[in-house]
Amino acid sequence: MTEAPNLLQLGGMTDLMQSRLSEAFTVVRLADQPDRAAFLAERGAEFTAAVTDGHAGLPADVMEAMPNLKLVSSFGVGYDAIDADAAAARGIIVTHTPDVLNDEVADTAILLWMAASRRLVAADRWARSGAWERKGAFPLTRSVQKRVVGIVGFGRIGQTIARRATAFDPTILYHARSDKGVEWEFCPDLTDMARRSDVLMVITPGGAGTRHLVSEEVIRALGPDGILVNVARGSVVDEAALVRALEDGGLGGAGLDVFEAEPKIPDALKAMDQVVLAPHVGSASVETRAAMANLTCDNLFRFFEDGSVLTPVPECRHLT
Ligand code: 8YV
Repeated sequence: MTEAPNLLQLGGMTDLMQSRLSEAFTVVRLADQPDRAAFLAERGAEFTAAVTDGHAGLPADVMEAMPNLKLVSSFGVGYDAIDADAAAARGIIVTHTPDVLNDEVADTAILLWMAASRRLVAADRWARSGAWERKGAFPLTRSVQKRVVGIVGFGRIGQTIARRATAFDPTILYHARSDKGVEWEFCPDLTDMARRSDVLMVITPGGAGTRHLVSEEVIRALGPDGILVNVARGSVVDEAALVRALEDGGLGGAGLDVFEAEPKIPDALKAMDQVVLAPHVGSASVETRAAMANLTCDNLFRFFEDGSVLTPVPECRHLT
């Protein structure tokens, strides 16, 4: 690289990304621009690359205002906040960070399942508040052993969850668009799978195609003893229906890492003892975020070196 190309930054950046990228690029933060529309109109053409994350994505007006955009490197595996088909149609390559977070997100799913089943957070409150001394033993909880585990979405992370779950002697079912030809049972009908499951683990990509896939019918099929775990996107679950089912006992409990209007969480959920909440931290360990940050940077570096990238999203593979 002879001179530092401009890089438009949408969303946050880790310190590691900041230091690696600022050595090679002139990084301009969109969030720092007082008049975003005026900035894009005036300077949009100066950028051939953008760096973003799963939350900020790439809004349509930003993509349109960048006629010379060639690469969008996103920090995260989910890219539902980027219109990858529109990008591909313009010859823009979108990259993401698959694989490096499979284990972490799968761990988070298992953690939320165990915490919801064994009511860990409510038990912690019981211990801290002195309720143990005042009221005696904490109520019995439900075991995670020998359960029917239904996994919604059976890509890389879904299959990692299945392998992790085998430690608890479960029956594993999965729902996906197609039969993966694996050792576990494929369930083409999600409501039917929910009816058979003790826990439903949601790990399918977000976006219009999966919006409210976990509907009121699916939630109620899971039933009064069932537990819903969502480490995918809030949009995949009908959150209002989830709140209703938890309130009236139609669903037993939930472990939720993602929500429909992040960072807002419905107050009703916050008040429930049978729910364990996390602020979208599925991949948020020091080690995994470093691996994601490096892959996000490596995609950019590679592109500016020889025009190729390491991990394009499927819609853009033909461009590389
Ligand atoms: C991150 C995620 O929170 O990878 C994803 O799709 O949801 C998370 O790992 C996010 O992308 C970081 O902004």
